[in-house]
Amino acid sequence: DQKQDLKDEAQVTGEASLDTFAPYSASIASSIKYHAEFTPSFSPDRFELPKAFYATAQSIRDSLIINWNATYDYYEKINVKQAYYLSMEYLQGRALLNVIGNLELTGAYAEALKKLGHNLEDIAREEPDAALGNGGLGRLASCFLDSLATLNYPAWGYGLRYKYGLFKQHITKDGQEEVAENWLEMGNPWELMRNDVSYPVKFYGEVISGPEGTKEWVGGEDITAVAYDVPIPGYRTKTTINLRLWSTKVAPEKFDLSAFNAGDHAKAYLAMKNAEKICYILYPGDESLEGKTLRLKQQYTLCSASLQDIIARYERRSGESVNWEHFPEKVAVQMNDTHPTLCIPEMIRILIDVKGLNWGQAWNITQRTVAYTNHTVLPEALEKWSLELMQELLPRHVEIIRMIDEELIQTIIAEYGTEDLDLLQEKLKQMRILDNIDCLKTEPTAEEDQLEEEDMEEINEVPLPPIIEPNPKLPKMIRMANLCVAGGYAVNGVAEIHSEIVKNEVFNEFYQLWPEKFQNKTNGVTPRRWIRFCNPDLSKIITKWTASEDWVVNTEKLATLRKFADNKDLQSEWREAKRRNKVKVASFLREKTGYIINPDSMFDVQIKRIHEYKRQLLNIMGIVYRYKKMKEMSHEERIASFVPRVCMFGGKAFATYVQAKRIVKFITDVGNIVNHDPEIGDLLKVVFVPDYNVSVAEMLIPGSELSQHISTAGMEASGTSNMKFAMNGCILIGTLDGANVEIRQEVGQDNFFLFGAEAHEIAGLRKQRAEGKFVPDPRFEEVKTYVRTGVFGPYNYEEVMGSLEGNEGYGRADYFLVGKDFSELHRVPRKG
Ligand code: B1N
Repeated sequence: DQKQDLKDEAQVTGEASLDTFAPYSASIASSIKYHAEFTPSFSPDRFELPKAFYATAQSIRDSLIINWNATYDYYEKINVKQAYYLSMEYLQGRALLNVIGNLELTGAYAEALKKLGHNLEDIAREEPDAALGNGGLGRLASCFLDSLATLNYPAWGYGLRYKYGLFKQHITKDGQEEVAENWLEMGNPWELMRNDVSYPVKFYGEVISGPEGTKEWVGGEDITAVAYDVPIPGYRTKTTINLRLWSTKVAPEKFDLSAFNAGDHAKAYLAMKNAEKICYILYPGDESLEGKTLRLKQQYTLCSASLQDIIARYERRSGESVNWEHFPEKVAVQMNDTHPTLCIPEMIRILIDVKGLNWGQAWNITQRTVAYTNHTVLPEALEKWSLELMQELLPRHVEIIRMIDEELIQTIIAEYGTEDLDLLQEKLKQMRILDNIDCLKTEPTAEEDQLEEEDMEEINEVPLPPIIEPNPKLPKMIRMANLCVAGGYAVNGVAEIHSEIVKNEVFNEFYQLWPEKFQNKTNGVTPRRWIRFCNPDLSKIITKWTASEDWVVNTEKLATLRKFADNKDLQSEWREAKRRNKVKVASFLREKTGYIINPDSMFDVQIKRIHEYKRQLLNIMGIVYRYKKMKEMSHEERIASFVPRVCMFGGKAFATYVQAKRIVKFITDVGNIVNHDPEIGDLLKVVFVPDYNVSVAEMLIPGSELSQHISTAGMEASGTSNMKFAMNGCILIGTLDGANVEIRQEVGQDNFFLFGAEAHEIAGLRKQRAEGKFVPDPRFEEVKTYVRTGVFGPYNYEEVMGSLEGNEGYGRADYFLVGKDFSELHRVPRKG
């Protein structure tokens, strides 16, 4: 309590004296020194980086373990209902400042490290980002974990422990280059390897029917999934939840010792490598379809190991009497997009084949336990797996998926009848899980085999579904999203507009059948990482003017600031904090790119994965137009007409997404010309920030003034950086898309630069565009012509410019409507 009082006082006055922490810093310093000596990952002689970082992390890890154990024991004791978030991605970033901030030990650690001759910020920068995710979807998972812990929810995350995270991006003269990210090289101080928590995971093999209709999946390839636990502390609470990441290794009995002894080392190692390679690398795709065996193996490893673990915990906590009917009262499984869809058939498999339940029970329990979050409506990103591949890798799951498909068919027939065959055919075509696969049962299922003749007659009364002849030329596919909607009790979109599109377009047939399943859960971000810790200067101001730190857990309290909006003191404090953050950005950019930028220019930022629908191309085309206009003016005119501006871009392109990589190249080439143009000077700079990641975002966002969220309306499911910018006092320019719509309502129309076509207009506009009925803005044509003159260098920009035209040869006739929305961007504002 005494510590708390001191802290409160320090926070409110914004004048935390380091001495305040003296009693704690002494013991922290000795703990750090202890770990530097007794947790030996580095040579003993010097206490330098990176060793100092690892010793610091290990010292705070002790506190995490105490809280982790206490939280675990408590949940175990009260047998609470627990939520499990299953995600193929977690974009955690760095942990150190977040952990000591959540435990309210930042001042004490700064002091302790000072005593040891180090500076906390430098120590923190030593930590590699944990980049087990691609972008928004993975970062959302990490933000959820922080909030769940802070709000004391009994919840765990499950994921995979990839040895290589998202690639590092180098920018060379040819554009983006990908470099492997070996984040575990020096060891990971935040993980606790659980040698006692491991499960077998099987692939391939065959299904054998037992005498009583039982099924056994045998043979194939067996591997072992081992748990690594990452403690996730909440802010100002003892609650420390768990992120359990699976790593794969060869099953002990599968290591072929006889082959090894006989000198066949290669054979002995093969099984080992095969198992280990499952967790080697994060698939670097963002909203793109892969369809590779290794990815399916990853997905199944996550689902199988996590469900075995969840089910074992349920049994243990149930004690003597395990009642499976009550499972959904103790367990909720949330699937982060369709990537963990296999947990539906896997749960059914375990309940039937291992626990001995019947089909009806298993299907019912699963449907009451699992729920699905949809994150994208891009058709190319909706996962489908080839039946053939799935059949080979997971034969038992294919049987179960067929049963679910049959259940769904029966539900559809029961709902729509067989009178209107066209209607029924259409419904089945849209909704079935199996695509291009005959839906007539060829043989009775195991359960039906068991039924009395009387029951069979009843079943046969249900009319058989009409046959849609499969087309042998087309592949047989499993539609994972349809499986999720059928198998789960809830489906949610991630922003209001997106959830409407989910209901009214993408899954409309399902919405008509089960309206009660559909929900909206607008995304959010943790205010701890995204204001309190990444922007301490602004945090002090907010705490001072709202007279409390409550906003850190309850962001509604930020509204208190409204009544001081016109206060000159607040305004100047705010401006000064922004300026200090901009200076940090400028020095970072100088170090990373060599460009020297003026912190008094306006900082205009677009940071996100490079994707055509996010329209970095629209932004850069507008910048080129601005540049061209500047060049056409006299020096005096230029100075009078333009506010000095630095346009920053950051983001990674999927390695095989050729068009996205061309856009990166285009942006860097524009920067290369503009930034060296003596006529332009500070009036315009274009900087591509290399290797954008969580840590770069934590530095850039507090120093930004205008941020770009300009996706083609209807295509960005939510966006989450838009929220982070708004929280750090940055104005947004954007379309009515994703969470922009709700952010604009919150910040007010005057604080949001809105432009562009709306979602309901897009289909019509595309049609017009493709039919050549659309007359492009002459300014847009001017930019394309200008780029084609070669001002930005010898690179062939034809593929990029061509994609913006109704030219079949390139791209998709401006599918993303860059040419349309360009005309609404007034890129040449007058001063004042
Ligand atoms: O999920 C975020 C949203 O804020 C973004 O708008 C959305 O684009 C993003 C396949 C995805 N949707 N789909 C993916 C990621 C990896 C992958 O392999 C799809 N990411 C999003 C959080 O809701």
